Amino acid sequence: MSSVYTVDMNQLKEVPIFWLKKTVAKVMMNDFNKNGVWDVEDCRIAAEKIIKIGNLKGVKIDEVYTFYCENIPPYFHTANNLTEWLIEDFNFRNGPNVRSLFQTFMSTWFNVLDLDGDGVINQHEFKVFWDIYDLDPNYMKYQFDYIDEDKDGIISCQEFVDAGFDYFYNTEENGNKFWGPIQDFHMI
Ligand SMILES: [Ca+2]
Ligand SMILES: [Ca+2]
Ligand SMILES: [Ca+2]
Repeated sequence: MSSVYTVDMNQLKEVPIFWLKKTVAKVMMNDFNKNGVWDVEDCRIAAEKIIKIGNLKGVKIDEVYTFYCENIPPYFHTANNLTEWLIEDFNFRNGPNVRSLFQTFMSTWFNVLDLDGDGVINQHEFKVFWDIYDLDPNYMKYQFDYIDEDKDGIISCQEFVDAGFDYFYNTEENGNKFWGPIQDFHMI
């Protein structure tokens, strides 16, 4: 039986293997409707989950929907399978202005996840993030400490942006488990 998480390696020869594996993990954790790609419906489901799990109210709800449901990259609408999605995501990184857009994306996301609005992400808020995506609980503390570069017990906006940038741009293997551990998937 073919899995929706099948990757055609022939079409991904240019893509470094560690980046490929961690990006498949990212897609799998975001693929709430289990169709093999991270799509617009998954973004809406993520918004609904954070509102419910974070017990959010009022303007915070609008902030969440705006963040999750607007300015979505085109391939979230168009990719038909995981291989297509990965090629688009890899190339998107180097598109014009994408670095600065991604910077804005990460800092806006930080503000969304800073549920009490005190300017930092604490362990409780990080657990909400981990729970939204149903990430492996064995790695939650590990990843919190990984992002918390200066080891002051809280995640600053800069630390969060740095970890997101590393995950999206860096192709060398390292310990960043932003979306939990690498997952098994099918290569052809
Ligand atoms: Ca999906
Ligand atoms: Ca906070
Ligand atoms: Ca810190």
